Amino acid sequence: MRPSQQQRSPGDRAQISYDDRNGDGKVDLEKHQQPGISDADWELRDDDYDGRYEKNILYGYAVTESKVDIAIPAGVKIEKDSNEVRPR
Ligand SMILES: [Ca+2]
Ligand SMILES: [Ca+2]
Repeated sequence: MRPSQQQRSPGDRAQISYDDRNGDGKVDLEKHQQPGISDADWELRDDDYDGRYEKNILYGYAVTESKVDIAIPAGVKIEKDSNEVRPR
């Protein structure tokens, strides 16, 4: 174990969570949060639910929005289990 490695890569402590906002069972929001660092949160958003992220939003001193084109990873765990609570 090399302690210097931990110092050099703050990304190791990042918490990533995935959300399914429209309840279709596919991820459309990816949040990256750094515990203890308030100005380092950022999100990837798929606002038209086509399976690709098109927005990268950085929550720093100001909210910075930029355009991206990133495929949503398959098989990731969605935080809210909206499929399971949906009544039949
Ligand atoms: Ca979705
Ligand atoms: Ca999209």
